[in-house]
Amino acid sequence: MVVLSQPALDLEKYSLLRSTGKPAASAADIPEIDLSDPNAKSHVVKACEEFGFFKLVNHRVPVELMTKLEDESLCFFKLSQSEKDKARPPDPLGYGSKNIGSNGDKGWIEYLLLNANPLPLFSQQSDSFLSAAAEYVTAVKKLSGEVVELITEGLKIEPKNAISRLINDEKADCYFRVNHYPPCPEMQAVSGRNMIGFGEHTDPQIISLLRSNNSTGLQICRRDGVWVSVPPDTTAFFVNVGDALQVMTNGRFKSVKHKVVADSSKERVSMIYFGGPPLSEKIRPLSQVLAEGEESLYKEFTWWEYKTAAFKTRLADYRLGAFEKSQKSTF
Ligand code: GA4
Repeated sequence: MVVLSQPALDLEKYSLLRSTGKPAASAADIPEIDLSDPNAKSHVVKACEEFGFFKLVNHRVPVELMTKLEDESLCFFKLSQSEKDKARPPDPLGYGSKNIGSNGDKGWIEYLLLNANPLPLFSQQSDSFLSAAAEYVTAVKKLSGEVVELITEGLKIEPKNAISRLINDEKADCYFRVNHYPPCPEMQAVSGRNMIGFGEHTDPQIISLLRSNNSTGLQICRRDGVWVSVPPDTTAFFVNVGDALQVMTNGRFKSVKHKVVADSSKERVSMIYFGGPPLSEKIRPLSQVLAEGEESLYKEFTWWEYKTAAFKTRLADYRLGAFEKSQKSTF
C-alpha cells in the first residue's frame, strides 16, 4: 500500500502563518501571449515591461507530456519519507523538504531540484519519473529558446539568438524543479489562514517557465506592489522574467516577485524550468537595448559571480542591489 506522506505540521517552528490572504487584486489583467499570434513579439515585450510575467498559450508542448510528468511526480511524492530521502544527491540538488536553499528559508513544500543541462540524472536512470522528466525538459527547453527569441525580436535585437544562445549553450546553467505543496486542512481549521508554500522571491536566471496542476496558490507582485493571484491553467505555461534578463535589458524588464501560498485543501504540483547562461558568461546590458549615451545601471559580473552571491542570500532579499552601480561592491 502506498502511504501518502506529508511534512509534519510544525507551525511555530516554521512560522509560516504570515499569509493573511488579502492577495490579490483581479487576475484579469495578467497578460496572455498566444505563440501563434503574428503580433506576439510586441505583446511579449509589453508584458515583460509591465509585469515581468505572462501566461503563454498555443505553445505546442503536448499536454500529455505535462500530465505524464505530473502523475509521475505525484507517485514520487507519495513514496515513504525514507524512499524520498534517498533521492538526495549532493546539495543543493535532489529531494528537499521544508527547507528552501541553505540560508534558513522554510516553506510548506517538498521538491525535487535537478540540474537540467545536461540531464545526467535522466539519461543514466531508467526510472519512469526520470524519463518523463527528460521528455518534458527537452520540450520546455526548446520552448524557452523560442520565447527568448520572440523577446529578442520584439526588442529589435540582432542576431535573433543573442539571448537564446546563452540558454541553449552546451554549458548553459539550467535547473528543473518539481514542487509539491501538500494540502494543510488542519491549518484552515485552526486559523482560517493558508500557509506560505514558497516565500516571495525573484528568480536569478534569465527566464523561468512554470506549469502547475489545477490548483491556485501562485501570486505575482505587480509594479504597484499589489499581489495578484494567478488562476491555474493546466494547459498553459507561466513565464517569469529573471534577474539576469533584467540586467540584459538594463532594467527595462523587471524580474517579477512571486510566491506560492499553499492551499489548505488541495495539493499543488508545479514544474519549473529555469534557463540560465553558462557560468563564465558576462551578464551586462545588450548593446542594442542601450539608447545613445545610456549607461549600464549594473556593474559587470559573470553568471558564476551572481549565482554564487544569490545562493548566499535569503529568498526575499533584493539580490541585484549589490550589483547596481550606485551600490558598493560586495566582492
Ligand atoms: C529561486 C529560483 C530557483 O527555484 C532556485 C532557488 C534556489 C534554491 O532553491 O536553492 C534559491 C532561490 C532560487 C534564490 C535565492 C537562494 C537560492 C534559494 C535561496 C534562498 C533553484 C534558484 O536558482 O534560485
